[in-house]
Formats: sequence, C-alpha cells, structure tokens
Amino acid sequence: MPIREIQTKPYTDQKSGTAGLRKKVAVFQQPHYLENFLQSIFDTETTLRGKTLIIGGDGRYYNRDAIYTAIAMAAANGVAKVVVGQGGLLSTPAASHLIRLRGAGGGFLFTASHNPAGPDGDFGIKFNVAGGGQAPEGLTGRIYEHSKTIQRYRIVEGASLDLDRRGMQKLEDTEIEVVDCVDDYAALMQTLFDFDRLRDWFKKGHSLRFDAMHAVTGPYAQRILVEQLGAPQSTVMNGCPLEDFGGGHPDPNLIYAKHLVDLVNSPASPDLAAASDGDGDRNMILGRGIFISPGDSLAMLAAHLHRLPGYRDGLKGLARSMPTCRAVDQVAKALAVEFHETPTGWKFFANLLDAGRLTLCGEESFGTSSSHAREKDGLWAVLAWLNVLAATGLSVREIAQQHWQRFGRHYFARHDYENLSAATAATVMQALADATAHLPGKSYDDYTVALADDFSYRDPVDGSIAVNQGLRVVFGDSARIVLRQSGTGTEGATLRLYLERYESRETALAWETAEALAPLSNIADQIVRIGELTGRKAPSVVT
Ligand code: VG1
Ligand code: CO
Repeated sequence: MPIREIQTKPYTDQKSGTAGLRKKVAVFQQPHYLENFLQSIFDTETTLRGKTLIIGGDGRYYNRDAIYTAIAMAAANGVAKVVVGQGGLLSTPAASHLIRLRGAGGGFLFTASHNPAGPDGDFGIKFNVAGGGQAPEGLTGRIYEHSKTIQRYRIVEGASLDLDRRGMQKLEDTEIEVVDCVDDYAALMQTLFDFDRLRDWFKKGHSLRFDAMHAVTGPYAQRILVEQLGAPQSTVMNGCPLEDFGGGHPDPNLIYAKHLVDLVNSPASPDLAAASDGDGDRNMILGRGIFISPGDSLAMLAAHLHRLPGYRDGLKGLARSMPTCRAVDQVAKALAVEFHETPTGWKFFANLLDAGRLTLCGEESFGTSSSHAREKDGLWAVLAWLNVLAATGLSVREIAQQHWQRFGRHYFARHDYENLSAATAATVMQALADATAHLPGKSYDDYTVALADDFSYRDPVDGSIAVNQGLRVVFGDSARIVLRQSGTGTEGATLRLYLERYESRETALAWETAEALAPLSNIADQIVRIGELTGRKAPSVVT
C-alpha cells in the first residue's frame, strides 16, 4: 500500500475552542477537512513520530470514518504504534489514562462531548499530548496557524483494517493494536476505590441508577457496576452506545436528564442517581429528593476523599474553574491545602496535576476528576460518591446537610443564552467590560461590589498567561456574577451567566436554588442587561 502525498487547500476555521475542534458533521465531511487538521497536528507536534498514538472516540456518527483516516495518516507520518479502542470506542478519561499507561506521545479523541450527534449533529477532535492532558493553548494556536497554510497531507492509501478484532495488525511499518475499551480503565478504578465495600453496599440492597444516555459510558458502566460490583442489571439505563445517542442530548443536567430528577423525587428513588455525557467525562449526582450541584459535589468529595483507598495519603491541592462556585475554596481553607482558580476548560488543570500540586479539581459544567487522569471523569465521580456513601453509611442528603452546616452553602445556577448572533454576544460582553471600571463600591440591595474585572490567569508552573477568560463581578464572599462566552458551540454564539450566592446562616441552608438566586438574578439584569441587549425574555437553558 503506497504512502501518498495529497495536495490540499487550507481552511481558515480550524481553531480549537475550550475543548478541541468542534464543528457540524457536514463541515468535517468537506474534502480534506479532517485530513488537513490531522496533518497540521503531525506537522506541528513532530514528537509523535516514532511514538505510540492512542485513538478512540465516543461512538457518534462519523467516528469510524474519522478513525480509519487517522490511522492511515498516522502510519504515513511515522507513528510507530497506534492503540485504538475496539469498535473505535474510548471514553475521554479512558483515553487519557491509556496515553499515560502506554507512555504514548499523544492521542486523538474523536468527540463533540455532549453536543447532539448524527448526520445533522456535531463532530469534533480533542488532541491530547504526552501525559494525557488536552493540548495547551500555545500548541493549539500553532496547529491553527499551520492549518491556514497547509498544502499537502500524507496518508496510506487503500488501508484495510478491522477495528472490531482485538489484537495486533500492521499497516506499513506501524503496529495497530485494537484493545478492549474498558479493561485498563476498570483496572485503574480498582486501585482507587474499595470494590469489596461497594459490592457489599449493593448486596445490602442499596441502589444506584446510572444513565449512560446511549453514549460511550454504557460498556464501562456495564462492566464495572454490574459485572464487577454486582449491581442489578436495571442499574444501567441506555447502556448501548448509538451513533446518534438515540436522538437525545447526552448532557447530564437538570434539563436533559430530567427523567432522573423526576425519579429521585418519586417513591421509586434509588439511593444515588447519576448520568454521564457523550464522551464520558461529565457527571450528574442526585440523591433521594436532592440534586447536588457540581460545585457542591466537588467540595463534598474534597471533604471526604481521604476515606477512599486511592487517596488515603491526603490531598495535595484543590482547584476549580473560575465560574464554578466557591464551595471548594472553603474546604481548601479548612484542610489548609493549596488552592487554584483556573480558567474554564480542563486543560488548565494539567500542569498543576503534572506538578503534583493537585489531587482533585472540578468545573460547574458537571465535571469532576482527580490526579488519576488528565481529563474529567464521569464514572470516576459516580464511583467516588458510591464509595463515600458506603464508607460513611450516610445518604446523599445527609452528606449535603452536614457539609452545609459546617461550611455554609453556595447557591449556584448557570443561565445559558444560546444561538445569539456573534455581534449581539460581543455587544453584551463589551457593555459589561466597559462597566467594570465603575462598579466597585456600588451597592445593589444588600450587596456591594468589591471587585469587577476580566479574569486572567498566569499558570504557576510554566508562567503562560491566559487573558479574557470571563468577566466577573464579585460581592465579597457573599455573591458573584460571572459572564463569559462559550467556546464549544457550533452554531451562533452562546453567553453563559453564572450566579452564586453564599449563605452560612442556619436558617438559610435549605432554600430552593431558584428562589435563593432570584434577588441576584435581578441585580444581574441591572448590571449585565442581557435581556435588554439581546431581546431575550429568558435564558435558553438554566442548569
Ligand atoms: C464547556 C464548559 C466547560 C467544559 C467544556 C468541555 O465549555 O463550560 O467547563 O470544560 O465545555 O466539556 P464552554 O466554553 O462551552 O463553556 V466537554 O464535556 O465538552 O469535554
Ligand atoms: Co464531555
């Protein structure tokens, strides 16, 4: 089979966002579009030559086509070995783990995460580097620059491969190893959690409902929860990965997994209900009659993590993305551990994790994970919660109540305004940016602005600086309003407005979130003027 150099013309839109390159499937299907982007990676990250490359995806429409192309290009670009998940499947955290386990030079993760799939849906690629984390901004910037001038790509033509047969195959000089997508990940989970205790917990009649949303976590949940932990088969819902995710929206939140919210508010509620997203890196946690917001989940896991076998040595440090509520800050203070506030996007945690300065980190967007991987990890969070429940003997509600008693409660919500025009989104951002200089000292009801700025971050490990990471209006410890533009969408512009209110008074710990945040929402209307400037009466989604 000949290695061919194919002439191509550059595209101008291959700029990575918060988590990789995401576009409509039809955009990826344009002639040479995928090839151009992959060749830009091979040309820029030349260290992949002679190394191992991990390849997998979330199983969505176009996953297999993209993987065949990626393998044929890897072989033509001097990659020594490709390790690919059987059937083309690998969850994002499992791929991150494989990169680390195999000492690989990097990995291609074909996913658009929670974005809908199918011929009219979205597709995407995350390029992860040696060490398992997403390529840092400097590198994705260089790949983008290269993609604007690319003239040719290299590919092995006529390659025939069997993605469904485990074991070794060969393509030119490159070894192709097809692996079970769950094995190594499940082995890792066994080193972190007390599987005996979890088996016992299920044996005693406790129950879990996990919704894989017809996305990639199905096989992982089936193996770990049902086969290894002995949970009944009914534990896993929608466990079969489908190319269109069953027509659903695999975004585990109060809107797209509302059936779980209804379930925990019914007499049939399990002890724990949870869901993950398209590529398996997000998680939603619910208990009987209670939703645990991701920021709270992070803080509560931080407070209990020492109980779990993989974390007995204690926490090295804690971190959250800027818009995530400040609940975990309280835990970091109480435990006297290092704490970091990073921009949105998991890639910003990677250096701190590599430097051994973090054990646990999270984002408000249903992301939690630890130093075991360099990606957020949905099933990990579910196992961590199960292990906390089993180790403490407490219910989800009891864990939450004890936590709020001790640390106070951060009420939090995110209001998304989707499908705005780029110009409208820019107008709203600019209006608030212009206002920040005059806000400090101003009072709104009981709240006084202590700080208003555009968040920027200096990476403490490599000194790199990320600017324009979101506008924040901070009312001391009492409340915050944050506004930023999404970097993962494929249609129009999305603005995210984040509201956070802190209460430590005994009588203020059990309010409804929407009611608790109503006054702050009114203040946000006055300061951010999002309704006025966009003409929208209400957000598209509240989570
Ligand atoms: C969103 C979330 C962010 C998350 C990112 C990728 O980004 O807000 O916290 O890291 O998605 O998650 P944005 O720029 O749209 O707000 V995933 O599960 O798509 O890998
Ligand atoms: Co995801």
